[in-house]
Amino acid sequence: MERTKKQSQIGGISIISFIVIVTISLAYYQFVFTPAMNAKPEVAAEVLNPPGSTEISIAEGSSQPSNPIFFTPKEVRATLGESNKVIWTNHDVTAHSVTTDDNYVDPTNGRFDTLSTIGLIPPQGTFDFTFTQEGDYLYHCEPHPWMTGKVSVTESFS
Ligand SMILES: [Cu+2]
Repeated sequence: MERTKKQSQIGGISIISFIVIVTISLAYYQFVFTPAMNAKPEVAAEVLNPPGSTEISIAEGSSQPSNPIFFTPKEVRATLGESNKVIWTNHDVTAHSVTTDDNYVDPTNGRFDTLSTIGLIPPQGTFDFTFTQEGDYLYHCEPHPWMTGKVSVTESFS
């Protein structure tokens, strides 16, 4: 009689312990582990929202391979925290894309590609992309692959 009671008490305690352990594990997973996994990298405010920008024009006639210029300037430099927001303005009568050559995905702002956000940039339309890491970013226009350009983003040393 005594023995049976003791056994069922032990059984009760281990079930409670099991439930407590599972609850703690789930809580850890949901409130600590998952948010840490999903957290975006910490980026300085002036990098997320720089005071200046870098302007690139899409030249009229760019849909013709014989055009003398396409993305203008073809290569630009931008500085983190100063001018790392790059703005393309389409001065052509044809729609164009700005598409990464090498599948670049910014950790904060996603894939460097109009086609994964706004699609093609319409005539007179603009597209902006804020690079949050230094690097050289090669890109092209998907419908007109002869249109190529490069954005070089460097750290600020001021
Ligand atoms: Cu194009």
